[in-house]
Amino acid sequence: MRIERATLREIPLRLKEFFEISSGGSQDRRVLLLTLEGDGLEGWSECVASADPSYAYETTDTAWHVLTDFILPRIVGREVGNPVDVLTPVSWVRGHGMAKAAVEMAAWDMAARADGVSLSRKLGGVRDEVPVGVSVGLKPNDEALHEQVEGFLADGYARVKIKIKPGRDVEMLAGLRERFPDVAFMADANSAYTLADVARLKELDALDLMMIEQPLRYDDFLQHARLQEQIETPVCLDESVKSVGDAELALELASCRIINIKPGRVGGLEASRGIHDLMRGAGLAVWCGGMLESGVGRAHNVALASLPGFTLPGDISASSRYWERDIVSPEFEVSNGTMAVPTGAGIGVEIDVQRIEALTTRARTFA
Ligand code: OSB
Ligand code: MG
Repeated sequence: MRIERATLREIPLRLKEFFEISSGGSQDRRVLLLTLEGDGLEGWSECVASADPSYAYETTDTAWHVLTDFILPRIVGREVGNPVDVLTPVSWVRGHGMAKAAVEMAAWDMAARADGVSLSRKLGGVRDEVPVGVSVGLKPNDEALHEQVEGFLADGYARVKIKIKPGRDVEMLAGLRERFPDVAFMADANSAYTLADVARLKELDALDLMMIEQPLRYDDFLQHARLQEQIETPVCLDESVKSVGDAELALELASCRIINIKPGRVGGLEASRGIHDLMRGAGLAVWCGGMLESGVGRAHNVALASLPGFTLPGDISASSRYWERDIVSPEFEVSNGTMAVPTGAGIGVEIDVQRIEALTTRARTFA
């Protein structure tokens, strides 16, 4: 397929509710949407960079800069056999995996549409529905937390992830465990701890958590390995793993027993498959994380989560958990702890281009 045009747009989307994690918070998302066109086909993707560099060094503005000044001008006009090759002309660009992933993922959507198959099928997916959970932000008090968890359980999520930080951790989780004895809970610290907190983190072992996600520094492997030696709760890495090589390092050092794969964070869907294959080969579990995406990014995540090794519920929640109205139809829904994998060609959802155009605050097209 030939990439004839690329259009990058930014739209504001307001989350229904402020989402707070130990490293920051968000309510007004600045969503970057990329469209590749050629041979009468389109491919869509969403760049997962946040407005500020509190989760990763990339931001909406660095991604815009790197995409418009370096990447998009060099990939337009090229013939691409395999979506993996779309980034070949910019292999010299170091880092900026979220910006790169957006291009690779749009190329995958386009390639799946060219074959007339769903992205799930194109990637080797084996499930027509995927187990899904929900991620609950930091709440000012236990009452507010319990109320929200109760609501999400009523919505049917298969597991609930609780954001933690020093001061809102063991006692808070113990209270939840007491109130909801049988719920599948996990915790996500977004790097709020250090090895000096081992004793505190060890107290989590009594609470039957599925895992603790990214307890230590955002780029660390060694200290996570030292922590995992001392606690029983499985450690899951999120922020630290930005490539297949990082996953290899994590495996070699035994830094974790689980990896949260976000295609935008690891540089795209091919790298996501690579990490999936590596972990599966080692008999370890992976699951698909989220970055508060619109329906466009969510569609990619659902397709990825249909691969066989994604055995744990993902942070792939219903459109209505995030937005008054999503930019795709049908909106994503949850029932009985699962979400249906779209079967239409490519990402398999209809994109509300009219609304996107009406919302667009800036756009650049390369042809
Ligand atoms: O650490 O997984 C995280 C959202 C933004 C940035 C980082 C994280 C998250 C979430 C929400 O936990 C996942 C989602 O529902 O999209
Ligand atoms: Mg996380």
